[in-house]
Amino acid sequence: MFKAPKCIIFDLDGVLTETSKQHFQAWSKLAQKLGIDLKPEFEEHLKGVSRKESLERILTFGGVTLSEEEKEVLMAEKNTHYQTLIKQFTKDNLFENVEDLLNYIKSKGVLLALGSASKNAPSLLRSLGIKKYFDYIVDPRGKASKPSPDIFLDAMKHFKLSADQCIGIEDARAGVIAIKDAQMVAIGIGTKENLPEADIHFAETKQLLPYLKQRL
Ligand code: B16
Ligand code: MG
Repeated sequence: MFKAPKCIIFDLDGVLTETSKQHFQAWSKLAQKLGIDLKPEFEEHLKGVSRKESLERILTFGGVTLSEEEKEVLMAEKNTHYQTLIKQFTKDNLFENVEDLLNYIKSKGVLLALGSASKNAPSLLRSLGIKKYFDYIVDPRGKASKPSPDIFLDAMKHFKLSADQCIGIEDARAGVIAIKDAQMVAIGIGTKENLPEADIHFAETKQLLPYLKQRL
């Protein structure tokens, strides 16, 4: 199943750091304004999906219909709130071992790409102090939201590689489905129950380093 890859494509939220609480907090506040009460379980439905798709899911859940203009205003409002919530992020917000993991992968000459759905990813990587490790950051603008494979295929094409030379790492089911649709090996950060489509599972990102040390 595992063939040494030429490129590893990392998701950001839930794999390198945790921002889903902040996304959810910002969405919950916005939903309240619309009279929609989001239960904590809803957070899971928003993981890995784009800003637009997140709003659509909330509106569908609340039975609220809005114009495209109104949606744009709300998305901008949510994003401003989200950005204030992640303003204080530093290296300390990285999951355990992440910098060692990225260093190790680079030392083996494997290309590193970021395949996040977040338009805030470049600035967040800068705050986390790990932007320098990435050879390519996929720009999610204009690409279909995960579970579409667009984001992962973009990284593959950028490096002129084939799918069997790439591995994707994701924590969200939508992201794992996107990787599999791109015909790549998918490493899931989660359980077999949460991420049934992933080829390999780890409960936490920190387990990746010892695994890759045996194989790269
Ligand atoms: P933004 P990932 C995703 O990040 C988040 O999991 C998801 O909750 C969010 O809606 C999406 O990014 C878009 O984020 O509003 O910052 O563009 O898991 O793909 O790294
Ligand atoms: Mg994620």
